[in-house]
Amino acid sequence: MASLLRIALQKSGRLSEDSYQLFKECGIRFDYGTGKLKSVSSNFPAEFLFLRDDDIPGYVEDGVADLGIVGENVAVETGRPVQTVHKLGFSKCRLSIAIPRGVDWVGTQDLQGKNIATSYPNLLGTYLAGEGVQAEIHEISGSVEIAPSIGLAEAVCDIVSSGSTLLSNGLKEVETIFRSEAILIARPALDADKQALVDKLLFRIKSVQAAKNNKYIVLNAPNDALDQITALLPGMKSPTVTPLATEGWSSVHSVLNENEFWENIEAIRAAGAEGILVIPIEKMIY
Ligand code: PRT
Ligand code: ZN
Repeated sequence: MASLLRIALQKSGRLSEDSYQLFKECGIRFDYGTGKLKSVSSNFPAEFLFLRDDDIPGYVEDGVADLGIVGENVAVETGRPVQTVHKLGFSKCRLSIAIPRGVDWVGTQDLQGKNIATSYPNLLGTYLAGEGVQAEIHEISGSVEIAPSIGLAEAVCDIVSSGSTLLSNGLKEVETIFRSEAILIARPALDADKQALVDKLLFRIKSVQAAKNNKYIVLNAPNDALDQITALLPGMKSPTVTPLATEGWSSVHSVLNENEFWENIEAIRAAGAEGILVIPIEKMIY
């Protein structure tokens, strides 16, 4: 029987929509959001399982699933021996220590002997041990941010994204102990057929990510500035340069990375480029 990759995704939560979107952009179709617990793709040898995120590393370790998408925070906290295959760039957040706004903070040593509420006892324990701080860790499974106001703890260690939850609970973020994003995890030692499917999937994911991180750029350049402008636009191999109908001008086509986009655009304009068009790329195959 042909191999079928089993992929565990969060059923409903902050990872769900982006995970589904990623597979969609990879051209992999499956039913999602219908309340079903699993769904077989109609055009890729994969079956999707919809689970609570905390259970995903365990299912991947046990081989119930071959792959899974979880937050790095959950993967590390559960401590399951799974492989991180690829970082996915969404659901970015941080695990931070926060204390009541009116309390002074000098440094991590201030936590010595204190009670800290968290859903991440392992990550917090490792951090405190590394800092040589002894504190009482109170593990609670939700609403960590209310712990100081109800007298349960003097500090919290919780996931922060915009910071507004801390703010509205009268807390201030004083130390970030872990940075997280969604990751693709895999069961170690997959058989050759499944590994080939993982490689195929990874190739598509990287193409989708590369496209998101780059823009297609078309511009008009005076011929005497071509050397300077093309040096700023190396593209995938080299830019395409074609003559314009107007004497002394060329059209330059290339690809520009999002990270250096604005700096390069300014330099390109300063070199004499005109009529610059910037176009999103759907897929980028190296
Ligand atoms: O039901 P299930 O167990 O599957 O889901 P869950 O409720 O445990 O997890 P979920 O869906 O809330 O989060 C899934 C993953 O998303 C987390 O493990 C993180 O990797 C990531 N993530 C990204 C976040 C946040 N951003 C986030 N802001 N997870 C939680 N939060 C919470 C945080 O706990 C706090 O209560 O949002 C609040 C803080 O947000 P800000 O924007 O106010 O700072
Ligand atoms: Zn969860």
